[in-house]
Amino acid sequence: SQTKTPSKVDNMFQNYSHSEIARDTATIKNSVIMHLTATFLRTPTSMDSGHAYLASAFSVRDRLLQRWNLTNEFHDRMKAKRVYYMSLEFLIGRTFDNALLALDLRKEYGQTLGEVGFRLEDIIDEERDAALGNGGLGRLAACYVDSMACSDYPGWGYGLRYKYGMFQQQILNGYQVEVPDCWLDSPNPWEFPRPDVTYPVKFYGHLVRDPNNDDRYIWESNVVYDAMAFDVPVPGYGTTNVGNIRLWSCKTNSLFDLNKFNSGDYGGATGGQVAAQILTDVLYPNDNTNDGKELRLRQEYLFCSATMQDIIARFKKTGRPMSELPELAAIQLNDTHPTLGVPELMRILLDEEEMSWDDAWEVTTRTFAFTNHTILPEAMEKWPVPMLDKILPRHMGIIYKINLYFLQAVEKRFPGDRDLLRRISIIEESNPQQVRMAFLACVGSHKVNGVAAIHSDIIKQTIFKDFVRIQGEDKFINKTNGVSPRRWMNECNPDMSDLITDVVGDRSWVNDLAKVKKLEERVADEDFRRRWWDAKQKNKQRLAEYILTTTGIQVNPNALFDVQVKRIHEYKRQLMNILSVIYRYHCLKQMTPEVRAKELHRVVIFAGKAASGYWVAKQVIKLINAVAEVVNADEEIGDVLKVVFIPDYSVTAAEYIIPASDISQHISTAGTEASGTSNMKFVLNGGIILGTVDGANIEIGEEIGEEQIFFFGCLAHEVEDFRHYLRFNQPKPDDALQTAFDMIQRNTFGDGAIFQPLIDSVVRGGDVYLLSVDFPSYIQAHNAVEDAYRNREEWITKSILSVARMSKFSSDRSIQEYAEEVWNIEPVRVTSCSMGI
Ligand code: B1H
Repeated sequence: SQTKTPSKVDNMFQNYSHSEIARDTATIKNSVIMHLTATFLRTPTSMDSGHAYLASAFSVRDRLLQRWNLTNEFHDRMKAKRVYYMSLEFLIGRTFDNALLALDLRKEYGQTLGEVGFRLEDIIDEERDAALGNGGLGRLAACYVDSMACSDYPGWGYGLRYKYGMFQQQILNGYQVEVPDCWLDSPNPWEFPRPDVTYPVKFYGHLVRDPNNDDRYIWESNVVYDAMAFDVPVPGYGTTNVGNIRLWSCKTNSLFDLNKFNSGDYGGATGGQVAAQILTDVLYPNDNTNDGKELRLRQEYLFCSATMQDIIARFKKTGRPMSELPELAAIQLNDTHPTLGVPELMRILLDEEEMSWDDAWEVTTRTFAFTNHTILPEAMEKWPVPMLDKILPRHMGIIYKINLYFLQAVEKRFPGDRDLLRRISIIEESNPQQVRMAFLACVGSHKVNGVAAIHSDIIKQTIFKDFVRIQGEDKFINKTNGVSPRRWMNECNPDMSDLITDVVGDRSWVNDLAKVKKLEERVADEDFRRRWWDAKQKNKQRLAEYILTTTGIQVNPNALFDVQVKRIHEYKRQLMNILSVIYRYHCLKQMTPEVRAKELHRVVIFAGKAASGYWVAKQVIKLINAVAEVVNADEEIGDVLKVVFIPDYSVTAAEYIIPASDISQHISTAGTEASGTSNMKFVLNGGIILGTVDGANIEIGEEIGEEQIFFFGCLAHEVEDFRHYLRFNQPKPDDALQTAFDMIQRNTFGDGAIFQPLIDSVVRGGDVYLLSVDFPSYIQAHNAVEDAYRNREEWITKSILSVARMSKFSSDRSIQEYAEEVWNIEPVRVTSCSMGI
């Protein structure tokens, strides 16, 4: 096709980029109606709220597109170094409200929608979550791309466009039932298909050696899939900069076999399409667990290959030699899931760019950095060598060679230490042999980081201990996680945000969270304290309505809201929580009605999904619902205790739940929760933590002061000794824990036998997560919380001081640290005038 002359393009672009986003409601209304009629074939009289949402969203998207183009053209021209955040998960949630706030168009769209008879809140509610992630790891990726956009860093996320995201959870008879998340069934305004950005990705096949070049192979295979790009814009708040998440989808067209079709083999003709589509069909619903399925390995490779090809294609447009890739690109591996990017870049540099091994390895290690998110053994990615060898023969060869050179260098420095070589080898000498992806990621990167101070220390003392000795202390650093103040305060908590804005003087704290410090000056201001309390009460009222519509349970917004919402996992100890609820129920039943009436009223709220194959976690959900059913129906108990399991926890559900908590629980066995990020969100929204000395709880305590947080339980360094003891000795449940077990076994909550495996995991299974050890201090901590909550004035003080001291936990701070210490990139402020044309 014909291209225009450069001068004409520049002229056009100049006019285009200088045109400011129209904010007048007449123009907005026109664009909404244009989409309503021309994109969706409706008229203002025949539109429902679904179409009102789509038409408004498409009209906002037009505005975003304009900035998206400007941003990327600008970064290209500036030859800015870019960071690429590679993640198999992006838990984005909704975008409409987020975009309206970022573009400062919320009022205008509210008014426009009002004129055609809709409330903005109802229209916002029409949007489905983009749930392309499991939990903290996926949401962190979304917050990080948000922060890059808001802080003007040239950064892109790369991921997969799953046709089915995180499954929807229904509760039937108390059990979790998984329903497919068909989020793409209705039009998705927040993605731009890019059929022109498509790369072939090879699998299987065989290798032919290049007779003239020892480092080079030709990889021949007829199993070739196409990965096609979809771009998801990420609006920066208060800046022209728009970030991008590029998601790959397996394209099927080229796999249609016309020969088979013509010969009448219709099934065979589309067989390839079906096989290809499966690759990006579904997100693996595991959090902190590695499934080890071959399909997942193929997903990972499709992702890595398309991403590396795209990054290199963009780099090549600069005309610079491949050796300079690290000057223009930094790639962050979000856990080990994208680690095949390392051998894939090596393959491209060796086989296609014909670089020498040493030069290619230098470029690769200077480009990649790696974040570890967990040390749970069941989460460690390992791939059987025979499987990798079959699917990716060239990569297996490259991994062997990476390992060989690495071990040779170690042998040179530590001669004769065979046990050291066995421990650090990328290939585990098991049967079959396995590739340890964490070691490959570590060896292939110039920096390795954990996600909270304690976690970064632990990985240096455990999985990477030998690597610290070999590769030096400086390579292993900490980057404490953070959360986006845009979504996790400004968007989800409008009343508290308005209060903060009043105190700060403007809304600039949204991009500069250090400014919330000013709240401390107002901690004694009576009027301010009242408004603070009222904002929380309003959020609790809003959650009470949400609970009523999602569960049918009526809760009293004046009760203490005690919340534990996160993936269901044994290490997160929802079981310990529900056992303490059972014990509380027992105590309440022992009281006279007069004494009971004086007890603090409490609503215990749970939410979270269990991985489909995680049986124990699913039993925990059943137990919570069984307890809820009995307690909530007990007329003697009434409002003194309510237990709620909110189904289908999601980013959007979190936006209702988090601002409404008085107390939230982060009670993992010490040393098991790498960081946690919801803990940060809860405190940022004025809630208080009841938690163990684990993950980011520790740093939150340091920042806000120990009076503002309720710690309990054993410490990380004590865990091994307790576990060792419990391997050889029966645990000794205290009276409270024993009482809870007894009540279950006496069928208080239906057939106790179905919960016996949960009890056995404590009393017979070695109590790996130390429930019996921590239970007494846990109950004590609950009592301390109760006493504190009864003193309302003290509670308000704690809440205000906490929020005022949370600035460290903005993801803007995390991203700035990565930018300076890992990626070596600088902000580039996009302005329409600075285009230089
Ligand atoms: C976290 C995972 C995870 N750590 C494997 N590891 C997965 C591991 O699909 N898989 O195979 C998926 C997810 N997720 C979480 O990361 C940590 O548990 C949290 O403590 C942490 O806050 C979060 C973000 O760093």
